[in-house]
Amino acid sequence: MKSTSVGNFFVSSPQIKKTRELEMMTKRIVAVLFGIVSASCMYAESALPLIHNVMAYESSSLAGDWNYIVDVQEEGYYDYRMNPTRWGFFNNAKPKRPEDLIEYDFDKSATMRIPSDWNTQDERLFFYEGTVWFKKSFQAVPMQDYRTLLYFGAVNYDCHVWVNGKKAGHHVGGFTPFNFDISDLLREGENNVIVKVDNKRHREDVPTQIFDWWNYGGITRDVLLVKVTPVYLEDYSCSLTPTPSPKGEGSKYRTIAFSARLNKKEAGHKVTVSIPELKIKQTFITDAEGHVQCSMINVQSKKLQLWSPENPKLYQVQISLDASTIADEIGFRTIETRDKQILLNGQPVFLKGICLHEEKPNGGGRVNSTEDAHTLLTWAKELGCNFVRLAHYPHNENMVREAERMGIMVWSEIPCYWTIAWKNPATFDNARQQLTDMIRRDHNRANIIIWSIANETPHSKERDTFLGNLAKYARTLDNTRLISMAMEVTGASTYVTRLTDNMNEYVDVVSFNQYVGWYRDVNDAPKMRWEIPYNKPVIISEFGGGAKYGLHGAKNQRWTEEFQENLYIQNLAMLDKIEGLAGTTPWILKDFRSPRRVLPGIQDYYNRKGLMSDKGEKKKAFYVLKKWYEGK
Ligand code: GCB
Repeated sequence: MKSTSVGNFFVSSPQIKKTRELEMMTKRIVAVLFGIVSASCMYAESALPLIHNVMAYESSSLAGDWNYIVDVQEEGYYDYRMNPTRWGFFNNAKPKRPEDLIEYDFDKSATMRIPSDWNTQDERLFFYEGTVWFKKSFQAVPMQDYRTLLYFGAVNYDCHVWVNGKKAGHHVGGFTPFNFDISDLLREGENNVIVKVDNKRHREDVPTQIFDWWNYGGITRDVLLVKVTPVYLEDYSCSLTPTPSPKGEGSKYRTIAFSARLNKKEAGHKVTVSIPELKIKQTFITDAEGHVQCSMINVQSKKLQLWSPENPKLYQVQISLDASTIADEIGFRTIETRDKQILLNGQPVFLKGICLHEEKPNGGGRVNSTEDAHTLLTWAKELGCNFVRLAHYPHNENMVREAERMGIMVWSEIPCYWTIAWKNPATFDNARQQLTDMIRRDHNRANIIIWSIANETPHSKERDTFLGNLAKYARTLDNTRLISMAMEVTGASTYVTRLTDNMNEYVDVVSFNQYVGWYRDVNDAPKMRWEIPYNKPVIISEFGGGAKYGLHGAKNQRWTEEFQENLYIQNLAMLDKIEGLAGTTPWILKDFRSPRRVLPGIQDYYNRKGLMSDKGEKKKAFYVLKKWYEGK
């Protein structure tokens, strides 16, 4: 990520106070301030459409120490009749006279590192689900001809944001990014951003009230002040069109489809895409909608290296809008299905995968850095994986980008998990927004091959309507990838397991979770028969069982490494008999925190189905799966 040059943009106050030169510079720049502040004082309650590839813009990070106040009864937001109060904490008020009564003070409150989850930062908050307020001060040095977006990588779950006491916006959903234009709320010199974060669970939320992972609260991903021109590239897409027929002229060329959208509906802007290594440079003019409609760029097939796990080739791509340019690294590949096969770049591929939660490699807590992503993905590669299922919500962008660089394909999912409030229109809108932002953030990542819209949802008409509409909608946003969801199996008789799910008609890949050996007897594995009556590729999106690292015993003794090892041996033999199996993502790379897993001495609030302990120690079953993948 680019760091801003101090002085021409925003930096947090401790830094700017350091040098006299900076102060001088600040004064000079402030001199131009007054001509530029827009007269408009409107501020959006809801977020603007997400800016794509935020990492390419000049930005200033607000990472660091933020003051926080734990607010169990939301005193800072409601009065004693539970009506929103205008005296709320967002005012960051200070007593002006000796007799003034103000019962909070951010500056005297403790600090916490952001980004992070509060559960692992303050031991009093380990189990806490409720409201915490955060405050950060920073210096603003506004500039001519630019706007400022306040960007959050993710905040779990519900958050309200104020800048200098004025509302910047509200956002719901714990794993997707969002941004507000705060230009009109800024002032020269010291500014503050105050965020009220609430991670209480509700039945109508996405995810719903119960789920099998830790409900880490807080500002869990990067917070950035992003410098943009008033008209900027809100989104663009650059991807390879499907494989040409092997015969004829067509095969000498491949086609890259390019499209773009501005944040404003303005015609006549010049958008240039260039890929120097491929000698591509083309300019397009936006239409009245501010769009560059999908345009085709031909490139000689022999010059184009395709992205694959063996050769995760990324091209430097520059996209210019009028006089400003941003850079991206883009890989080109195709992903399709043919009957029961998945084809990467036209060739059948077996997805050797593993599921992952977004937790630190060493112990619990949310993960956000590239280094931690690298560690987790290196373990996946050691296991022999070419694929990861990022369960059960969109993971941070560093994770996806690092996987792309390392040649690891990705399944990315929204948290429509278990029993969502299918009949509630607001729940649908929420899920749809999370799907939109997941796709908006990552649709130029070559390694993402599957968008997953759900996990283990109970069959019903309402659920089919809800998820069917989500699947159709996902295709309107992105028709270059496969759609799937982790389904549940239904038994036809004791040893015949059938997969019948109406959602079959909406997905490209039929995926299901099964737990023979854990939630049913492992000795059933050799007797099982699978009926999957669809001519589509099949992924077993979960199987596995728990073991405590270092606990040894007989193979029928639950929680021992030997039990888990045997479970894997039996399951893998069973999987080999499934017709059309195109891949698997066993549950899960490493142990992860879950409030559902309370058995003392064994679970201690960890789901122990990891092939590695929560600290990354390998269990015996790791080697069983590794060996199986070596043979695939
Ligand atoms: C599942 C869920 C996953 C759970 C897992 C388990 O089917 O999809 O989120 O953690 O089972 O351990 O039971």
